[in-house]
Amino acid sequence: MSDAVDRVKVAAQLHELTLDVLEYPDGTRTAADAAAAVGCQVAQIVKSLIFTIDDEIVLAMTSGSNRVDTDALVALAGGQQCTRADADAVRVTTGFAIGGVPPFGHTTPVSAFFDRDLLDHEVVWAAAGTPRHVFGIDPATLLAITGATLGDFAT
Ligand code: 5CA
Repeated sequence: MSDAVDRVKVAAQLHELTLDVLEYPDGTRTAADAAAAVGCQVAQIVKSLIFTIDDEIVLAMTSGSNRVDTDALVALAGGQQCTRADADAVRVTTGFAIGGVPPFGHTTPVSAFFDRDLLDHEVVWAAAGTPRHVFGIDPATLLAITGATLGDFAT
């Protein structure tokens, strides 16, 4: 498939999870694109968003229909200042380009936060390393394997 997809699959295997990765040639770059491709609600798409809180890179897994409230995220993380990572920082810290950033399998381990609204669905869909590949997963399993902190930081 691609080196990026392989890295995500290998990371999943470490948690004894075999990912069923689907490819959509028309692209799954944004949450709206991914929902249209899969044929699911936008709320079922997991946006894997990278922020810098103080000097630490964090991952905020966010429902596709929600926006991150950075004040709430920074409070949950116990930090002071929160900024969105730029495209270069995302690539360097995760090993993936924007539009394909998966929720795990990153080059650098990061603290992770998980939008509680994702638990409303039986299946959610996340990027599998490229802007054309996604995988479906039970949100509780995704929460468990990422070791993320569950919170209400997005509405
Ligand atoms: N493949 C889809 C669905 S799984 C996906 O990766 N969606 S995403 O939301 O996780 O990634 C795209 C996000 O990257 C957008 O929400 C957008 O806010 C953010 N983004 C796009 N361009 C930039 C940029 N130049 N710098 C920082 N963030 C960006």
